[in-house]
Amino acid sequence: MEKLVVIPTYNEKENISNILHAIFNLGEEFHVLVIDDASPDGTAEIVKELQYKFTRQLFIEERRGKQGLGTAYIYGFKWAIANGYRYIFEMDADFSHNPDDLVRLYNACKYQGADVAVGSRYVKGGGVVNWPANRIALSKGASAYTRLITWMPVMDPTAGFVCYRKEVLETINLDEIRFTGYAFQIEMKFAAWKLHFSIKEIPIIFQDRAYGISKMNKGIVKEGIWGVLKLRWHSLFTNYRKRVKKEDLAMPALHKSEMVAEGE
Ligand SMILES: Nc1nc2c(ncn2[C@@H]2O[C@H](COP(=O)(O)OP(=O)(O)OP(=O)(O)O)[C@@H](O)[C@H]2O)c(=O)[nH]1
Ligand SMILES: [Mg+2]
Repeated sequence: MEKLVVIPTYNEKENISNILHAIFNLGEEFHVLVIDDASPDGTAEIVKELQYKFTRQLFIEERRGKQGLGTAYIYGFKWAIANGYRYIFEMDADFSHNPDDLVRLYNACKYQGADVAVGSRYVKGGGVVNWPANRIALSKGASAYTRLITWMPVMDPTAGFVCYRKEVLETINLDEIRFTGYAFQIEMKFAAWKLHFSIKEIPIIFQDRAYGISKMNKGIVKEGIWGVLKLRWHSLFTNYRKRVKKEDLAMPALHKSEMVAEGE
């Protein structure tokens, strides 16, 4: 159980089959978990049909209705941990993220010391293709705003193409991450940074979706603006690190020292 790509879907019938084939054709053993929120267009049925072809690699979890990208990922992360995956990826279904780059993100975590590898549009070598000027402005504005408020040294904090080492997702208390849109992406990186994990940005070329419709809306932007302020507030005046760190329930401190003593 090495690599799991979590793909949240809502009405992606034009993309889902192609993106799954592209991932399974990479020649590396990637598994995929689709989290579908009862897409009315039948996305889940397409995935279930493909499970006959990709029996060992393809999984789907269906939720009752559209609950947002953030909660879909949290659900997927918990599933990944429960199933023992070591490298867990976030990726969109709409081909904005090039499946070939999964391997580069993986290599950054596996061989180059990153705990979190972020597919980044705003570092040297990265970029955006086909996006309308207003979307580029919004995305770059969000990045600049996030850095200004939080001082987090990440050039593309809203990026949704990410590889995490499992230790990162095991350490973060996922129940404390409650944002669902842009703010979710920002908080995952913020939490990893505050918990002293190393974040490496890997340049990627991001493309606008060719098929299907965007789920971007004003609510997501609003949540982002307030969310970043909230994060900063909590990290200044409350113990954000403590809140977002999972308590080590499985192995309390006393138990650990007992084990050391036994080993001596
Ligand atoms: N399960 C689930 N998936 C979602 C939800 N909202 C969006 N998605 C999926 O999340 C991914 C990103 O959504 P997009 O609509 O592409 O959002 P975006 O990339 O910020 O916006 P565009 O750049 O305009 O495409 C896609 O795979 C969507 O199908 C949701 O509420 N639930
Ligand atoms: Mg998209």
